[in-house]
Amino acid sequence: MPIPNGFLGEKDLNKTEEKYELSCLICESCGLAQLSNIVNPDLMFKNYVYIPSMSRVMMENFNNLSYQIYNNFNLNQDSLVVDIGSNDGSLLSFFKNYRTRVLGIDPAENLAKIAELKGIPTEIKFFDLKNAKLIRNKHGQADVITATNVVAHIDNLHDFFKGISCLLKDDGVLITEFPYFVELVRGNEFDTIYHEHLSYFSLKPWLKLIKSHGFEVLRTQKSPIHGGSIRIIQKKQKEKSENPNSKNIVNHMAFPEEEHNIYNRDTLSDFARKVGSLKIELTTLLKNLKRKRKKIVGYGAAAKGNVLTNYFNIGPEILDYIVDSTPYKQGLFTPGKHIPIYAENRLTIDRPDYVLILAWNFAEEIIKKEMTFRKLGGKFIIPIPKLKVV
Ligand code: DWN
Repeated sequence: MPIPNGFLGEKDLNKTEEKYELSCLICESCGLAQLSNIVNPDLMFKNYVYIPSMSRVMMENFNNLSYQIYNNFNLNQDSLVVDIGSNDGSLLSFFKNYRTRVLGIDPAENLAKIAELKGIPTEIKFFDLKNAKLIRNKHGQADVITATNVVAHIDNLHDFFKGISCLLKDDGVLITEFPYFVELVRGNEFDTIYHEHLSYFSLKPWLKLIKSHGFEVLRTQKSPIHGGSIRIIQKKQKEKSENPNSKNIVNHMAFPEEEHNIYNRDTLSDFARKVGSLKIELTTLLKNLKRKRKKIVGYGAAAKGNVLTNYFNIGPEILDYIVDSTPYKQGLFTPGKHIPIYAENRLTIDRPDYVLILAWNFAEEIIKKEMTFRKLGGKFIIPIPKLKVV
């Protein structure tokens, strides 16, 4: 499988394309689902084309998160909010509205420049203990550290947490948000398994990890974002023993992983079987439509879409092109299958018969946005969690 955001320019199409093993294992003692093979993060994150600001739903999620944090933790203009994996500064731009001090940390030089233009100072670094010390000396400790859709990308989680402990004030809070492994299995979301995501967390391994670094849970909440995520608010444990309130929260937390038995081999084999059935169902549908000379395109040049098209062997012989609102992806070709990517307005010009929504996690937002296409008789194919044509 090529790296999921390894989009190619026309001049690269004939060059050899690196492909890497993509196998997801599960630890039978702590329950952490994880990749067997680690691709060099410099290859994947130094120049990054994914930005969250292309989705209104995503930005609303960030707005809600910033509002919740600002009001629950009495921040003021002296407070420092640090966002790890700050990307183009989308989340921190909401904190700027509250006039708190903000700092982004992200290895992508191209995105840091955009964040700086928005007035979001950004340290262009991977986050680890060494860099946490440098950042602490330069900016001081943080009242709040956010890490949304980034903990899954971290190889050395222990060094990451040592960095958090160093950079976060003793009475500060760490807010993490990541796709929830239970939803991945239940929602057949196999295409969110890719080289950028080294870990697929459920509560059991997450709580074991944070406890081993002296953190305790303040609150957890589920979010529908990215196919079903979980937001966890945690803080440094003050006393040696866990705060009874936090213990109480954990004891009363629902552990859907146990309820849905996701560590059980049969559950995971059934998940793999369902992915196999989806491959047959979707490719049969698409081939039948092509036989009827229907024009089919993709919507959302998402990393997950590149996994699906490569794993299901869906190329330009099926999808004429993919439309995407991200300027950095337009004009490029998808990794592996080399499907061309155009701006969204191509839909109204070209008027294909079917749109395969590869960014299925935003299907509702996309369908609402493309009502004209629908009114003119166009149909949407949504592959996940269940294949449907609307
Ligand atoms: O963890 C990660 C998640 C959070 O985002 C990263 N490692 C990589 C990335 O994964 P992804 O590319 O699968 O994310 P999305 O947000 O599901 O990608 C959606 C794609 O669809 C983007 O390229 C933007 C595009 N889009 C669009 O063109 N028009 C999205 C919407 C909502 C639209 O209206």
